[in-house]
Amino acid sequence: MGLGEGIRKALARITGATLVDEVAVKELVKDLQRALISSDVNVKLVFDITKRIEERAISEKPPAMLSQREHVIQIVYGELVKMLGEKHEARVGKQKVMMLGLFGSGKTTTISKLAKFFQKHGLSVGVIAGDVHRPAAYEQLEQLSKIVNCGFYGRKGGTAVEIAREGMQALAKNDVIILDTAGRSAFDEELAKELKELNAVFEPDEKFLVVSADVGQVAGKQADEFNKNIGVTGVIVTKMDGSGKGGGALSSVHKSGAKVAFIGTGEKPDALEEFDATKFVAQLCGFPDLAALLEKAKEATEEQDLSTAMESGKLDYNSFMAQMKAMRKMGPLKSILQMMGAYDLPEELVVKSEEKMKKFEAIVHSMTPDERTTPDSMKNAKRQERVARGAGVKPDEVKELVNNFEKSQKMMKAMQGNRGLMKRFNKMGGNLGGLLGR
Ligand SMILES: Nc1nc2c(ncn2[C@@H]2O[C@H](COP(=O)(O)OP(=O)(O)OP(=O)(O)O)[C@@H](O)[C@H]2O)c(=O)[nH]1
Ligand SMILES: [Mg+2]
Repeated sequence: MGLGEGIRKALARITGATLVDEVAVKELVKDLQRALISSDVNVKLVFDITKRIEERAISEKPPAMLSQREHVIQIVYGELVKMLGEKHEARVGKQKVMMLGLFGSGKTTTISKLAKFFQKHGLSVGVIAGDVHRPAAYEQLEQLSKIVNCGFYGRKGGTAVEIAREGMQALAKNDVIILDTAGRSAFDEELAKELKELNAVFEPDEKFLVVSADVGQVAGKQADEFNKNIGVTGVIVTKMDGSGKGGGALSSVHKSGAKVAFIGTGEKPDALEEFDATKFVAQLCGFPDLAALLEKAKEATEEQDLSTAMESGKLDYNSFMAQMKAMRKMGPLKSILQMMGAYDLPEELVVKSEEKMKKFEAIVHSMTPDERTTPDSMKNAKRQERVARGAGVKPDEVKELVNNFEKSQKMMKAMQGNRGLMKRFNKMGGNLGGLLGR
């Protein structure tokens, strides 16, 4: 289970609880601890933050605008952001950038990503192959420079310091010059010496330490070592896409006092994101753009009065059609419902292609008004065939709609058993919107 999934499940405890009391908060906290620890966040840190969440959730009174439930979510959200640090603004402008990091952390790959990032901001970029130890390092960087179409300097033979000096001259016309350096399996005297010399000659404005999320909380130790010896202006955490230890890597870097500037989320040159803890946590919690999402959800529910059908549990083909249309409009409604604890949403209910919707609509139109309001009648195969002919679709497609309908009916009954999930949904739609905007 990834960190995001773990956190979402923990939050679902609160959003799905009938009563937000001490017991519910304690369960939420336990789930959070599990999620954070399995993401390799330092155990002490985990206990500190979850203790604070528990204390605040139990003792603090929610502000007038927020319900107890929303208040707890907001506390969790805020504490997670604090754990990961503030946003780091990348410097955009003429500059020299030096890459630091151990073997295989992703330095060379990240150079191509940074080159692209700066190019997008209208800056020209040149890169220098300063790793003279690894045999194929030169070719790797040269090839990447061709892919992202940036300047390149490198040669076989010579020391890193010589190459850095020559590269600065050869690439002087570029706004941004990025220097690749050799990695080591661990931080040692030799590496420190080489990097210090390069630092003195190249005089970088930005020293980016590249760490892999795989190392989890060891990332903080690396940040500390490199920072003490060479100075680090920002940390880039790579492989956030494939590692389950991203939480440990990010939180430990923040704790070391260094700042996470970017995260790498894939092997391709565009898989780089500026790190913004607020956005990152919003994504982890499962609502990348909660405010906008809820606004949309609200509009859609108002228009279609989805909630009435949901709450009464009475579903017929008229309300079913209205619902499907509303859901289509909302799109990522699934994530909101999941956040509220509705995990087993039938896929059929969630998103339909435009084409499918048109067919379903035609099918419903071909039903008689009686059939629409007494949905059980549509289980009859003869009727299904007749409706299919009328709608110009295959009988299987009518059967599919009938199946979807029945699944939705079941889900709605389950929701009722869940003490009016839709009521909460509406309430959240009404005032959760302000949560992220503060
Ligand atoms: N999935 C994923 N893979 C990455 C990411 N960043 C780098 N990699 C992969 O990690 C491996 C090592 O990357 P390099 O850029 O060669 O690492 P390095 O730090 O230059 O390594 P050395 O030069 O040996 O010190 C490559 O296979 C990259 O494709 C990332 O964000 N996500
Ligand atoms: Mg390399």
